Amino acid sequence: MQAIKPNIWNGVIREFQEFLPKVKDDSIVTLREGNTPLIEAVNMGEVIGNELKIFLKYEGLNPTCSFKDRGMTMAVSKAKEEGSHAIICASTGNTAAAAAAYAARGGLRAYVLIPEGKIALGKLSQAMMHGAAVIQIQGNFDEALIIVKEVSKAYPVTLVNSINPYRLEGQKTAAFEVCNHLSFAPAYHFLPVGNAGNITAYWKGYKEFKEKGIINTLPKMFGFEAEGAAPIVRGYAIKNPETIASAIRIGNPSSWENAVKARDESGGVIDMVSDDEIIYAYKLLARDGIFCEPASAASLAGVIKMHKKGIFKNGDTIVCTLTGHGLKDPDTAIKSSDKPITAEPELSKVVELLGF
Ligand code: AN7
Repeated sequence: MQAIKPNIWNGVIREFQEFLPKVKDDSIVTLREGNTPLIEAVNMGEVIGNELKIFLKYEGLNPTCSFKDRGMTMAVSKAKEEGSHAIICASTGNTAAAAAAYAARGGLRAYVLIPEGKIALGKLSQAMMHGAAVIQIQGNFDEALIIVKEVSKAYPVTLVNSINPYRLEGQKTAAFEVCNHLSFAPAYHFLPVGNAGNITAYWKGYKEFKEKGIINTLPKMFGFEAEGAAPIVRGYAIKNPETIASAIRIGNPSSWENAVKARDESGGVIDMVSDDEIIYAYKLLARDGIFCEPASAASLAGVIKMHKKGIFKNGDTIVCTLTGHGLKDPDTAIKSSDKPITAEPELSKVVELLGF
């Protein structure tokens, strides 16, 4: 008989404890987030050629189906350790979903402020199901963020937006996983940019692995905003940001300066992609078997845009972070696809429709 080979993943705090702020073991709130697959793109040759090695860090496979779980396990564990009974955030949806789930898990109350009518259905359903107090603001994310910052200053509730430093500490573990998977750092790392926390966190993670001698080189960091919500690219805050990629519909990012630093220190780029380019990449990924939400596809849209500019060399390894799962936003998926055909329950009718 073959022996069982244990393969247990303990969540990012326990797996990467030597790289993270200490947390008392009985305060750790985890859903065993992290350890997401790095999947090579195989059906994109027609668009990008076959000379590049494109790897997709599929963060949609975290417990609440986005990368936010990595930072939320840290922020909520620390809040619990510090004796806090409640957390609050503003969110375009995924932070709210993660906050709600981790608060539920840790026995804390969660308050989430979201822009009314502007968050994807899956995310709203998560926040509601996990029992968060959901407040829909008749305004945008940026306005909601100003309010939660004030509330957390005046009342006994911990802010878990990425201004909370523990969030980015947790999120940097994705960069560690990429290096551990490849055994080296990629030449390029592409990701969507909204509030700019994730690009900041990845860059921190890569630099820490280099300082410890675990990797020898650093990637160039390439961040992509949506054209209608591109404050960093344009150089000024956007009052009324608009994009189909509701997760990154953000006009005044908290980590603006750190994103610019990540870009400049790495020799990278922060650029923008249109909604059409985002949807094109979103469908291309789906045709490679990988379903991400629209904002996530901004990373691949960025690769396509840069490929057209001819910046890559043959054999370059490129990692794209796919930040959230496609099921988060079923409305956009259905709108982007051909309608199903309706048929009577009769063999001949179905065969006719199948076109055999
Ligand atoms: C799928 O949930 O800001 O640049 O409030 O959900 O680190 O902000 C979400 C952001 C990319 C941008 N992709 O990351 C929120 C929120 C997805 C996201 C981003 C978000 P940051």
